[in-house]
Amino acid sequence: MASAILASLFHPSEVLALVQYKLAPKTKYDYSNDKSRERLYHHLNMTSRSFAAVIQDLDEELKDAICIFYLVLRGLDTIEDDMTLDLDIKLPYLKTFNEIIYKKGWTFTKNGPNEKDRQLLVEFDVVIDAFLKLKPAYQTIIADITKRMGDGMAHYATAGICVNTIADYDEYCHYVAGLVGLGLSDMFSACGFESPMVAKRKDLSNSMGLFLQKTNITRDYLEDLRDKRFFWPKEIWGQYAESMEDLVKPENKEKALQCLSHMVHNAMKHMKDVLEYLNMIKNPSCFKFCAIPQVMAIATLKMLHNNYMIFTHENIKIRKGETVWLMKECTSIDAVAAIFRIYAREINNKSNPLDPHFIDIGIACGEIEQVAESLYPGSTAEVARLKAGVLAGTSGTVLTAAAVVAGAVVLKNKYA
Ligand code: IN0
Repeated sequence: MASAILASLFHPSEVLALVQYKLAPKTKYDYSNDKSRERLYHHLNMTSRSFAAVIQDLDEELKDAICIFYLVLRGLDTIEDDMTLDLDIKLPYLKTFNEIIYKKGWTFTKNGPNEKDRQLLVEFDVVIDAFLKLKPAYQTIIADITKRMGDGMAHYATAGICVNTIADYDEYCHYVAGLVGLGLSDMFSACGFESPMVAKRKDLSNSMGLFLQKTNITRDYLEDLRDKRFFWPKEIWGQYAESMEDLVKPENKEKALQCLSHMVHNAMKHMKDVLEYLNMIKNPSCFKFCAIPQVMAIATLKMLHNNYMIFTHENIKIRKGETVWLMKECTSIDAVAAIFRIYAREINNKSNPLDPHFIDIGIACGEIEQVAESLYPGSTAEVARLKAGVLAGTSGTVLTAAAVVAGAVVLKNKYA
């Protein structure tokens, strides 16, 4: 906490958000009267940290279904991700995971010891028990998406995870993330919270996933390279280097940054769709659930843009204070459109005029600004409000805020 506040010291609205976050009750939800549900949510909290809270804030009708969907996909992903598993072992699991989720008692212990979510699969019977208790309509949606995703993953695992063209890149991201959007939209419409149109607009649901996944793939360059996974499409990196590994060489720094801005621009193309999708979502808990990962993605893109660190450091992340601030602020389409506008401007400001994508990125940023201004006119006032919050701090208020936090944390620890 102290280091998070220190990192946000020049962003007073983040300091405030961090304090509020820290002082909020930790155990908002109590599952102690239902042991199997307690285990289920234990696994959710183990796998996704901050996102677990967002899932738990969903309305009761959808909460378990989406929690289980999330854990099923996380399980599938843990099999896909594990480069210590031989292909002949991996492929059948990927292709039949949609049947496995109906098998009471099934667990999986073949993951390598370093796999992050290994324990989820070791105790996967917990997820299956909960899945079997879901309404059949939700079971069908989860199983259908799991089937299509598993087949897509098997296809790319066989190809030795080599993404050649930009069309392949879009297809791979469709399998691992776009389909998640389709499944969630089906659930939102099936439960009656949202209009049938949400499930119908598969193009927009797909873009929701693609924007998140492309941001992750761009950020994880070094980590994936270490594990010999190449998700950046050759059609892009091939314009700047002989091989993916060559991009990290110091003598190729300029080319590497150009390649990076190509990747950033490619991801930014989905932002208009994301706003259009979010504009359809009327249930407040569904809205937050959908909007939070998207605003985190644009904040991440801003951090990545023109940042050579992605070729030298693994695990670069946005500040905790920024995350908490974003989570707090994205409560309406106007606020989200305003956040997109603010970050698009910052991305544009980070561009290098000598970069070949300077103009393209400028146009993409301008489009966000235009779309938001005309379709979400309330976002203009939100931009002003958010900026006022961000800029409100003189060093005096920053220090006062920090002192208040320190005092509050001390008091809380004393009386907790
Ligand atoms: C998600 C998505 C997600 C949430 C809401 C709406 C969506 C619509 C379309 C596609 C995906 C949507 O959000 C999570 C966010 C997440 O897990 N954040 C992690 C960050 C991290 O680094 O792991 C956290 O700890 O906070 C997401 O990234 N994915 C996901 C998976 C399942 C479901 Cl049900 C929803 C993963 C992915 C690959 C991007 C789809």
